[in-house]
Amino acid sequence: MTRSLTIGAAQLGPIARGEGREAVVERLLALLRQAAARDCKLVVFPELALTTFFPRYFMEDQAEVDTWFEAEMPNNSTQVLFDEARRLGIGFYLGYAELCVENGQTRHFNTAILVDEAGNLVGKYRKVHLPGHAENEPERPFQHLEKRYFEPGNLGFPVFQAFDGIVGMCICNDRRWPETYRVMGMQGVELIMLGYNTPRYFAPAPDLNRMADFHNHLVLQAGAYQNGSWVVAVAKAGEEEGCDLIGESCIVAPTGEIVTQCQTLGDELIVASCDLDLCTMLHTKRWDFAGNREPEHYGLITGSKGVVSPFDQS
Ligand code: CDV
Repeated sequence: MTRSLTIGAAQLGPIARGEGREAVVERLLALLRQAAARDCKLVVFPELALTTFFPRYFMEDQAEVDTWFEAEMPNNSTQVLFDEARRLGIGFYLGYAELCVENGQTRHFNTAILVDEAGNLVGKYRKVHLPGHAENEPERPFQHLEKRYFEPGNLGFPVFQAFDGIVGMCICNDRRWPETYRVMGMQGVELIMLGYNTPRYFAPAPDLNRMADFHNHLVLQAGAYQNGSWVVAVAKAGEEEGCDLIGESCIVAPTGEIVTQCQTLGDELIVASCDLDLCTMLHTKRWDFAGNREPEHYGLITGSKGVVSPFDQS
């Protein structure tokens, strides 16, 4: 018997600045019900899926900033999503801005949670790689202030036994860093879920704008192939408050092939039947990861910022 898991990637179109959580949750519910009708057992929603991408706005008043965060999950606005998912027997990945108190300290994270078919919290991930800047840069057409509003995640890249497989999460910019996949790959990951909000225009390097879609798929496909894992990557897409966000949400097989991809920049569900046993085959027969990796011969040492070459040491 194969471990076949039917997964939905639930892309969202733009969310207006004034659109309330309840209205957004109605959109998530519509996608969830479509997923149920197509036999999905798991649905992946985007990064910061409950609001517009608020880091594009410069705010100095912390009370105003905190209005974009969720102090509890579920809460009054999202409880209905948890209830409906449990009723339908579907698990989900949901990205949101998390406000919490840890050891007496108030903290802000860009977070994703994974909930199973029975409505139990499987695990939480907090975004490690925060792009953008911390101060207002008025010359930009829009801001990207993730470094101002969030702290780097403090949970690492854990994997979880769920959905009959080994699953992990990351968020948006994490997907561009090989370490993200690698840390989960070394734990045998079979399914990596992620949401993203990727502006097509990146002010510091405008020459690269034309390759935004290509680079999105390049890193997803490479991460999947090199680690023998399914990757489900889900955008918030379209023109959101004057900012163009790329779409092309997709489900990538462990072979690196895109098996399905969104065709619009709006709310859209794509579905694939994902055979997790394909990962076992790649991890063992095809590549024999355990037998063929040679970490002691890589000639690298680990520094405080990750892996650095000994040739860089003075
Ligand atoms: N939300 C993101 O993390 N966006 C980044 C952009 C800023 C480059 C991304 O990697 O898509």
